[in-house]
Amino acid sequence: MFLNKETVTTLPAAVITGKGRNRGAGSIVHFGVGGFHRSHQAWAIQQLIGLDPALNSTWNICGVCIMPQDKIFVEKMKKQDLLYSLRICASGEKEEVMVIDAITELLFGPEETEKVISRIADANTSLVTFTITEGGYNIDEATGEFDLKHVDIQHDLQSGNLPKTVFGYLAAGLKQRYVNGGAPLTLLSCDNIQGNGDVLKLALYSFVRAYHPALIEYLDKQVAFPNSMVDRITPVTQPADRASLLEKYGYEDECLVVCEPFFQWVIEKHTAPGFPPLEQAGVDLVSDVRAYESMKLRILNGGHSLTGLIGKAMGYNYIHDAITDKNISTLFDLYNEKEVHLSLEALPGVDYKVYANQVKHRFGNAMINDSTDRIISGSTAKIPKFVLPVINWQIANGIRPVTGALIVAAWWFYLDTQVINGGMINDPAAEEWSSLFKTHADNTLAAFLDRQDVFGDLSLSEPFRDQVADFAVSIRKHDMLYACAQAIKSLV
Ligand code: CS2
Repeated sequence: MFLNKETVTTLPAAVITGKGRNRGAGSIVHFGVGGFHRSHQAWAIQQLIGLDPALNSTWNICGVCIMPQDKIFVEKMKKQDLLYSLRICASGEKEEVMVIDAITELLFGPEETEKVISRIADANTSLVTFTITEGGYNIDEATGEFDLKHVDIQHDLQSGNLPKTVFGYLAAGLKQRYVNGGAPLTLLSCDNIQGNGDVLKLALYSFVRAYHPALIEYLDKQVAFPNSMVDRITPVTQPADRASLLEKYGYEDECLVVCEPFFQWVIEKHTAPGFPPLEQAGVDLVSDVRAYESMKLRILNGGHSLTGLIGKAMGYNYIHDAITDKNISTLFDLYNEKEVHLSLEALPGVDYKVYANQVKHRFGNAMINDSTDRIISGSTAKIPKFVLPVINWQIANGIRPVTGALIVAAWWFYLDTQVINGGMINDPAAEEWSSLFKTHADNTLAAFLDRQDVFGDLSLSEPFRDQVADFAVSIRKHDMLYACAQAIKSLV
């Protein structure tokens, strides 16, 4: 039995379903309907609607997928009448399964371009949200600027072309919205980037200045770009997860999402009128979100990169196994206590040590079966946001970076090994890395660290380069375990 609007009424009582909701269009448009959006924002909206279905169904979500490869997913969701299950797994055997019905419309951009544009333009839409990945904002790390020369951006700037990028869709929608009367709007980024709202604003303003400068005045006056911190570990769903759903609950779901019970969403109060009352669903609305962002990006996401990259080099395929390795676990603690915490501003009411311990405990959750491969994927966009800020802070304060340099060396080792063995690099920048490493086969490390568009000013920092080189030599001459022990020794 497949999940759809008929079968959902016959599911076993253990599956939580949202009964009797209004499935009409809502006021939220969301770009990027991957697993994370479905376990995090859609779950929060589901909670909100559940509190008062008659009133809150106005917050239903219109999902938008713009990548050609999303077509299969859109078709699967449509076959299920846009319903999907979320399996929330706590450590141990406890789990909760619920059917989420907060997404009431799903558009495939390449085939429904006009619909996407009119949804953004519609005055009933008061919030547009984004999970477009860390690299999706098209910012050059060397200059901190939006890359207007990118071929897809150039394509989207030509009038008459159907958009390919989120900025093309957004600008076209905003242009029409402005013509329709210019209703206020909140644009909310839900990606793991420090100052994600500011980054979205910078990117959109750069695009709009080249596309239709008259829109800037509307953006200035009516559009808000709050920063936000998002958190819920959501691994890639495996065939075994779907098989276990069928076995335990008797139905099939091609769009199942698995996640941990932990949920956090902190949003800056700077929003336009018509923002959902998310505080009722456990979301924190604060005046300044920066310190929450740094905490989460540096401790959790940076800790993930540590565990994933170092773990993979030691032969671990899963995060929960890697984090129980004595050396990785010790280094995780030392990295936090001796390096990361010093780089963070104090956050009233938050003890970073307690937070880091909780993160470590979450990493140990075997029920979600998160892979080191998922963490390693897309490191080109992740490392500059998760790990380099700590190193930059250390270099600026005359402190020698240890663990961060080892994480960077582990990343180089991953790329180098994949190129040598002809393996696949799991990264949108895979091609660039593989041709760079092949051209500079005599010294791949120097070529790697020379990439200022990735490492920014660190690319020119001798202490940083020396430290990474030291670890790289240890890894190649001995192994990752040796390099890890070396890092631990210099931190205790
Ligand atoms: C992970 C994140 O992709 C990564 O490297 O660190 O996806 C992480 O699981 C989420 O940000 C958790 O909120």
